[in-house]
Amino acid sequence: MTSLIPPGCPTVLTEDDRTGTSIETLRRAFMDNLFFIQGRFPEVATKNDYYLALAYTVRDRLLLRWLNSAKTYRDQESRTVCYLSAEFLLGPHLGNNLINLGLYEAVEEAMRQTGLNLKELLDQEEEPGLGNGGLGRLAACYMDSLATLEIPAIGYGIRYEYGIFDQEIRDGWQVEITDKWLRYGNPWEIPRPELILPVKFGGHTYSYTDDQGRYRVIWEPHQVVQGVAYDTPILGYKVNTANLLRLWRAEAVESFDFQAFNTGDYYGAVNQKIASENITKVLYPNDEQLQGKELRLMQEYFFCSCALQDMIRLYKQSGKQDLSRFHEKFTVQLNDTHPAISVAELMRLLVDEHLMPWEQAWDITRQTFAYTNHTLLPEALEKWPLDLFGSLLPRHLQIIYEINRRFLDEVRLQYPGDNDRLRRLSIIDESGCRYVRMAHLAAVGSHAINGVAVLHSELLKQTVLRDFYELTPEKFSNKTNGVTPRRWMVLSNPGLTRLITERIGEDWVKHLDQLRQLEPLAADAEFAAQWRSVKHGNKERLAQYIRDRIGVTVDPHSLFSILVKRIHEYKRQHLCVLKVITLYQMLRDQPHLEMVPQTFIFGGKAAPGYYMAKLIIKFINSVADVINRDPVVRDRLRVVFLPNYNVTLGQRVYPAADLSQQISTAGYEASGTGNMKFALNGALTIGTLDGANVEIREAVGAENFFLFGHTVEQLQELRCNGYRPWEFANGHPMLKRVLDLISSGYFSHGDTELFRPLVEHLWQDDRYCLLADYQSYVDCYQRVLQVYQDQAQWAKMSILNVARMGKFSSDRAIREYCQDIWHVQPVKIVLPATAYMTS
Ligand code: GL4
Repeated sequence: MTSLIPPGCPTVLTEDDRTGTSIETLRRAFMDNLFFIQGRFPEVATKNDYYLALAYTVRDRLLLRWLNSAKTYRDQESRTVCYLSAEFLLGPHLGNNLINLGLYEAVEEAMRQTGLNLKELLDQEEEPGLGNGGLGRLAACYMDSLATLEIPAIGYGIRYEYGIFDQEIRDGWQVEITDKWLRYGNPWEIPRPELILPVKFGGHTYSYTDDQGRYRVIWEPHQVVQGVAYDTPILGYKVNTANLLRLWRAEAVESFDFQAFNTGDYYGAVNQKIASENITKVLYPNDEQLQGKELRLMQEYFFCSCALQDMIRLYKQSGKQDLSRFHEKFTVQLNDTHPAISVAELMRLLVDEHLMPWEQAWDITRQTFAYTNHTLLPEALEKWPLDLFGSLLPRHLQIIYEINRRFLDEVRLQYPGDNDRLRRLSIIDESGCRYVRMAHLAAVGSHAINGVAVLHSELLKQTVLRDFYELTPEKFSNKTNGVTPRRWMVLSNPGLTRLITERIGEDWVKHLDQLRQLEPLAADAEFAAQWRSVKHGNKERLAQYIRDRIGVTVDPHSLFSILVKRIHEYKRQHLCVLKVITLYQMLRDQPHLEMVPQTFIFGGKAAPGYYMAKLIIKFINSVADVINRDPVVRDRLRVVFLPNYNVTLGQRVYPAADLSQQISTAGYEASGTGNMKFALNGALTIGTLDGANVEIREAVGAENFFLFGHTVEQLQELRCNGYRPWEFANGHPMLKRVLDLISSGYFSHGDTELFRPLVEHLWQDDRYCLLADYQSYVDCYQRVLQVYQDQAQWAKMSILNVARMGKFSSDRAIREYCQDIWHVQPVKIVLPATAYMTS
């Protein structure tokens, strides 16, 4: 790949050739890869061959940067952030890497000269869906920002063989299809078959006193599997830093059951092998809903153990044997409680395997970890039954008991006699069937704890972690989420990127605050016209996609009102449907009513076992069916459910939105990040005071944000007084009509049973207070429609939204983590002057 000059190529190399970025070199490299890696010549090559040849061409250019990054970190013994996450929802690599390398245009041209269309090749990539939604996508944005800010970092996670399922819609219902994302190979990862680490499960422990008088515990497992590393380079934007994302795959230890083979238990041994490899087979498709399955705990422990063993290995590579400075080399962020078992695992590694005294090990452990909480939903808080936990991780249970004993002793000193508090703080939940509370383990074992938006961090201190806050308030802080402008603007919205860059230069891509320079342009009619024309182009492309994908025609001149995210009752997709039916009723009542034409676009996956969420999908599709077929409303109201919402689809949707729907019940959405992507792409928001909506509204100005709904405090009051949803329904004639219409079977071919659970739940319980917020939502929507009629005003508000979204870059979030929690500095990566890439 480097240095060898192929026949026919110029012997004098230009500066661009040093890093292999001239169009000529790119073209040559591409043809070489098609020939030598894919084994194809152009006449027989498929689109996928071309995609892979291009991917390898780009990967080579990443590797140059990656190897230099790794070498620099090693030489300088750089302090490193380790981001532990069960999910990394990366999205396709090729386009993003081209943007970050600054090679998008050059490669587009190289492909054009070869007779190919870059866009078509980009469409070939299977997206690695190794996450459920916001939490996994946040991890991916943070990896992008860490590299862009030149911070040495490693992401550790799981290489699921099957990621989040593909969603198909059949007869309006969600059907799940296995995500075989590795089917055609993955050119972005580098397997490290020589980098394998053992991970133990089950069995028992015994203790003894060694000849130096030390108390030692030996864990004799029932099963050992091995973790194999798969590395993916994560490149920063226009810097030479390429960090490491290291994902682990579980493999059977060949020799472990050798005896079973010899004694004839061939099938037993094969079963063991299958059981081992099952650990990383599939991502659990639940967002904010604990499944409590043993295999899930195995996944969590598996990747944490691999990650920590790997860190110790790296630490020792620099020649240091003694682990007393481990926390100076590494700082570890726990992305929610999924990796919380790391606290006990690091203790085990230090105490049992490296013979460190408990107190010292505990000191290091606590200085190493920090914990981010991502949800307050009780059904999402991880807890494991003691017997399940103990049978899988017997040594960790002992360690947790010991951590807990010492911790509660400290609490007892501070709060003598307060047994209730001890019970509430304990890592072990003693009520009923006993549990290990993972959030408590994470909180006790970390030096820093944060929520992901101001409101969420406050509620965290008042509710789920209240006692911990009272005990150690200094550990708590807020780190409001952010999104990377590279993927969520430069890559996905080239039109707007160009328009902005023409006016304010390109610095904003790395310093998003600079968007503020757009503020004066909000009053510039010519700029506003260009702004609207970019949005319209994006809407046309989405309309085309909708037509191709589901055969529904939508008018790009209509207001695109979009709600895309995981389906959950607290996110209240069905509240939006109630609103849609309200509009429908109005049009049916007055067929000649003048109304802004509107297109409602929904998208999102439901957890396969979440009945209500699946019913909501069916509900949306059923309502869409009736409305889209009704000639009375046809060109004024359209409803679309886009199947298989994922990162790739998000990239099409955000740039095309006029209105972003962020309508969760106040207090339930920890932050949201889709809300940021929409606003950054010029959509106005209709939303509640929930999660980061609060801060978005503050940033863009209350006058540029459509607010509705009860606040957290108001809901609390409502509930205290006994919330009676039926009173709201009976009190609003239109709302009652809408609910009755659904119950009558109007949207279900006369079937009065289909949506009964949904409607009855609203009437009787309405845990998420849809009915309480209905009126305010409908009224607010009227304001939206009014403003939309004044296109100049709408454009002005849209420009101001974008101009003031700087805070919501993941670069800002990562800077805050670096300063307040991780205490790490950037490290510049310089490519050696001798590096030449000629193909
Ligand atoms: C989530 C929150 O629900 C979401 O509001 C937040 O933006 C995201 C990232 O912090 O984390 N928590 C879980 S669990 N899944 C999420 O998407």
